[in-house]
Amino acid sequence: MTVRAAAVLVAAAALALFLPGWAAAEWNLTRNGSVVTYDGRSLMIDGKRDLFFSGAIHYPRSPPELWPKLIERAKDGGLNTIETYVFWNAHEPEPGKYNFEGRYDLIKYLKMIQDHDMYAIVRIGPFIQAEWNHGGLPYWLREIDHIIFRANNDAYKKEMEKFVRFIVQKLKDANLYASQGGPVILTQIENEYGNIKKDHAVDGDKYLEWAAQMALSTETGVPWIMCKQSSAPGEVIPTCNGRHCGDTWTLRDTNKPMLWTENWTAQFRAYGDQVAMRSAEDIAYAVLRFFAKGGSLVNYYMYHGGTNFGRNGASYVLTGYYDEAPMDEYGMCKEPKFGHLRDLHNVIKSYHKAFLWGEHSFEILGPGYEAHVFELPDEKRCLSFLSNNNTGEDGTVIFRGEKHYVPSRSVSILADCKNVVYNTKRVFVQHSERSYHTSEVTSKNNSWEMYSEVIPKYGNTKIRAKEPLEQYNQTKDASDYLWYTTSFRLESDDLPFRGDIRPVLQVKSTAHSMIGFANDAFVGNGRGSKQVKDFMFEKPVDLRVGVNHITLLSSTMGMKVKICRNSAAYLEHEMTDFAIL
Ligand SMILES: *[C@@H]1O[C@H](CO)[C@@H](O)[C@H](O)[C@H]1NC(C)=O
Ligand SMILES: *[C@@H]1O[C@H](CO)[C@@H](O)[C@H](O)[C@H]1NC(C)=O
Ligand SMILES: *[C@@H]1O[C@H](CO)[C@@H](O)[C@H](O)[C@H]1NC(C)=O
Ligand SMILES: *[C@@H]1O[C@H](CO)[C@@H](O)[C@H](O)[C@H]1NC(C)=O
Ligand SMILES: *[C@@H]1O[C@H](CO)[C@@H](O)[C@H](O)[C@H]1NC(C)=O
Ligand SMILES: CC(=O)N[C@H]1CO[C@H](CO)[C@@H](O)[C@@H]1O
Repeated sequence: MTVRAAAVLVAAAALALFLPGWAAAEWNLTRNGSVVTYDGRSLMIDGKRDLFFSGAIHYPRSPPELWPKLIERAKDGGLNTIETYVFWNAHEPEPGKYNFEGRYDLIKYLKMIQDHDMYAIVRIGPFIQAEWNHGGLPYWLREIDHIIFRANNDAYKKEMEKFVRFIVQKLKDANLYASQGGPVILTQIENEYGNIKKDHAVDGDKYLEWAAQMALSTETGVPWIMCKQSSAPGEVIPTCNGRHCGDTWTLRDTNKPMLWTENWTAQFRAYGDQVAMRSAEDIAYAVLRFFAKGGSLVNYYMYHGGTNFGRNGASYVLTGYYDEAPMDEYGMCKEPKFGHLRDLHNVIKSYHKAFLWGEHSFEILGPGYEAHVFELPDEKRCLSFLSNNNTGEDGTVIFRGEKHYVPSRSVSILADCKNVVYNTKRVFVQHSERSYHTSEVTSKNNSWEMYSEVIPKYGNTKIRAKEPLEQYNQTKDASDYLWYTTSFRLESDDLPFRGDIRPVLQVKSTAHSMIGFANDAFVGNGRGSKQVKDFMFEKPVDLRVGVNHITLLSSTMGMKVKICRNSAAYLEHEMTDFAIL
């Protein structure tokens, strides 16, 4: 039953925040090794259900000196789990040559998570997307004959299996799996495969089945997940990625728990994008709708985005990654997002007994109004979630004989099914603001060096072809830059241009940007954008009787991770090339 438009005053009084004593994130793994399993309610550590508040923090996107602080802060934010992808092209830049140094020291990072008594989720992929150069796939994969990425293709499966087994072994050697006393409780195989399964119509299912069996055969002692799917083969747990998993996702297999691996805290940005906003209230609302329906793990993507250093980012992606996350690019807390979510975690944790072991029931209280109840009658424990899914319409509901005011698009948590202890719209945390100051270290005492490169001419070139060659074939993704140059002779009769009419240099490019020169003079620059990738460069040039030189400096900014609208299928056919018209 619903009474509309109740007075706001009532609400304020009813919503005094009540936070019972709560211990920081708990480590329920034993150092001697724990069994990680699951039932339809949650993941289980040594047979006991548990709650998982997880934050994505990618190790290569911050300097290692910052890692301890980030992990500590995440723990202060009420998280008990850190999630990360594994970055194949960073770790294996050349076949069989591995790099786990500095920012790429995955083992050091996981040990640090362990030292902070937190769990870890490792998303191996090894295709990861992640707005990372080439979605994490090494360039050299493209040079393997007949390879089709992420398909039921022997060449791809062979390389994928080799890398997955290599990483699993590395984690085992360092005793990092929970089964060995380490922090890793889940690992992920593949990534959002649902997006492309249809593109590989016949073989998508076969590939997925193979990937699942291959993963399971590594015998890590902890479950595997596949994300953005509503079902997964065998023992593999499917998980949701999205903004509103409580509303948009249905788990088909009820023997598996509801896990949410990517709840976007904002959105990554490409050059030219507006600041991505997602309010603390909206994130909290989405998390509680998911938990109200029985979710028991949420991973904030990203909890801290960090920086796309060097050539790490995918095409057009900004260097600052998810600066709007609960911790900003520099690792500082973004309020009220950080604090509002921390309060939410603390409240649910305080009532985890009723929440994880209570009987779950559901009641519709009016149009758009719902109650989800978790009750342990023997222990007199009860926890309920009252939710108002109506946009722009606050209201009052009667629940178990009491009136409760629920603001529009919000969820209230009721302790003992009576007292409101949290509402997603009531933020008790102050806003923080970031300001910039010039620091002495970076502004004083700088020494600058300037380099100037000779604009090359045809006579200096080593690689020659009738048509411009594909850029990635040439640079092998080791550089963002490639010069293209051509020379030709004009007789005075060839020059039909007189007076104001000048010849036009026209270049069609599928790379990201270019600078044009004619006879050593700058002609102009052109670029594509994240939305419109190809571009046509057209600028008038001055040509002369005799030999003319046209030179183009083409640049890329990260290899693409998708080509079809929302799909990474056939990425191996992706090209950056030129036609000079
Ligand atoms: C871990 O193993 C050691 C040696 O086997 C044993 O002494 C200790 O009690 C075990 N600890 C736990 C928590 O099981
Ligand atoms: C985890 O361990 C702590 C303390 O060791 C205990 O209080 C808590 O109930 C445990 N949590 C679960 C879900 O078993
Ligand atoms: C190099 O580029 C051409 C297209 O320009 C393409 O057909 C070929 O497959 C590429 N080779 C590799 C190894 O990617
Ligand atoms: C909640 O509201 C959203 C947005 O209006 C809608 O898409 C969704 O279907 C609603 N969910 C339910 C269970 O009514
Ligand atoms: C300026 O540079 C010199 C020489 O590299 C160094 O010794 C000094 O500490 C620097 N001063 C500041 C303020 O960074
Ligand atoms: C699956 C999904 O909900 N994706 C959304 C993620 O957020 C971006 C930015 O708001 C949306 O454009 C996507 O549709």
